Formats: sequence, C-alpha cells, structure tokens
Amino acid sequence: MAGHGTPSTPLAPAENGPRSIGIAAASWHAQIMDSLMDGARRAARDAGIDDIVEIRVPGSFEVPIAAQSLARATDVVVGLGVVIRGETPHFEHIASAATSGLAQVALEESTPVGNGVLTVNTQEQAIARAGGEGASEDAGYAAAEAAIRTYRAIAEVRGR
Ligand code: RBF
Repeated sequence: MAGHGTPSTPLAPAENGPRSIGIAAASWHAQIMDSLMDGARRAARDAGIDDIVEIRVPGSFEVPIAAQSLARATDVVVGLGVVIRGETPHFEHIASAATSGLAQVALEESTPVGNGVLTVNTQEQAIARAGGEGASEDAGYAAAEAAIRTYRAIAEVRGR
C-alpha cells in the first residue's frame, strides 16, 4: 500500500501552513502507539510546526471527542489509534466510530483532521504500518501530513 498515491514532494515549512497541530491519541497497544506518535511529531517538525498539543485518551472510540477539543484550539488535528480485529470483539463498532467521528469533527469544526487510526487484522499488520524500525508504512506521519497539506490547499483558495 505504501507508495501508491503518496505525495511526491517532501514536507517542508510553508508560508501558508498551519502554525499548530493537535494530536488526539488512544492508549491501547502502547508500543505501536509510540511509533504512530513519533511519526506525527516528525511530520509536524518537517512542516515547521512548533506548537504541538497532545491529548491522550483511553481507546480509539474516544479519539474523536479529543480531536474535537483540539480542533477548537489548533489549526489542524490528527487522530491516532490502533484497533486489532482479532483482539476486539466489537472491532467494527470501534473502528467505524473512530473513522466516522474524525470525519464528522473535520466538517463540523472546519478543521483538517488526519485519520491515523489503524484498523487491522493482526498486531503484525499494525507494526508494519506504524512507522517503527522495518515498517513499510508510516501511518502517523502520513495522517499528520495529510492534515497539514489539506490546510495549505484550503488556505490557497481562501487567499484568492
Ligand atoms: N481501543 C483501541 O484503541 N484499540 C483496541 O484494539 C481496543 N480493543 C478493545 C477491546 C475490548 C474488548 C474493549 C472492551 C475495548 C477495546 N478498546 C480498544 C477500547 C475502546 O476504544 C474504548 O476505549 C472502550 O470501549 C471504552 O469506551
């Protein structure tokens, strides 16, 4: 999956970029979460954003409410979580609450929100996508980058 459709120019500071970013992060699967958070912080740094506000919540189900709070205080938001099908009996409910909740926050708060909630079948898949050593994808970075690039794209139209 990684590589297809990903932005081709590296993320760098920009005039019209966001000045602040909120990271709303779940706590389940702590080590994988650490990698996702490192990725989101790295994207912020690459984009020249110093103002990083983080909220830690128990699970991915709670990520959207934290994202909403952050959307009222920061220019862009990224939601991070790991939901593993095999270990979560009500996987579909948590995964869809997190995903649709983040989409709802973006529209209701008019704030770009990146979706970095991994919904996977196994822990190995989550590790492969979380951007740690040997991972094929860097989902925390990619989600933060998406929010930052969306902010800039919208700013260009607003500046017309
Ligand atoms: N939250 C996650 O972020 N990832 C999970 O894989 C996950 N699995 C769960 C499995 C069970 C059986 C339960 C009860 C909760 C799980 N949660 C998980 C927590 C969920 O997102 C939420 O915090 C709780 O349901 C409380 O609202």
